Amino acid sequence: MNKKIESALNDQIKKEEFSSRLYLSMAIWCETNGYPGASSFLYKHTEEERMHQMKMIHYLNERGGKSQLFELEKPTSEFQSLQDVFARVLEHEKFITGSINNLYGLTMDEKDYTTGNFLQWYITEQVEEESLMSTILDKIKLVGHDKAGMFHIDKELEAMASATKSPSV
Ligand code: OFO
Repeated sequence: MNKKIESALNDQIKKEEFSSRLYLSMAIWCETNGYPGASSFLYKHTEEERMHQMKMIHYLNERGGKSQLFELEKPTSEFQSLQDVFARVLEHEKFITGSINNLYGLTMDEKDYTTGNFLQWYITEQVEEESLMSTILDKIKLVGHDKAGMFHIDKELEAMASATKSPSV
């Protein structure tokens, strides 16, 4: 395994682990601030990020590299509102998209087409995640401070969480 690629994959593994912890922190905030549906949705998303991390760990190890774990910074735990939570989710997903794209660019530069091919799954996943989070954020913005509307959105998020199967690697 090309050392530059190995190091970049390890950096991405760290980011996926951080994503999982960030969404866990958000799920906890939602659960303790009266948004049980949003909390279920984010707990589920925490598992998905863990799956993203595990998938990359297995790939790197199977290709002759070695996955590394790093210290992680503490994710923020204070949020202003549900809108603030999902605005930050979307912002974070955009950051991850940029990171995956850079990683893909590196695999092309280094002519590691196998890893580039592996990353295609993540590229598609990022398109879906950004679109999903952006839709949720738009709905929350539309509802504004209307309590009934917010209750409805929370129920919708609960339904989305129940409809999503637990991810497996
Ligand atoms: Fe949310 O996609 Fe991985 O980080």
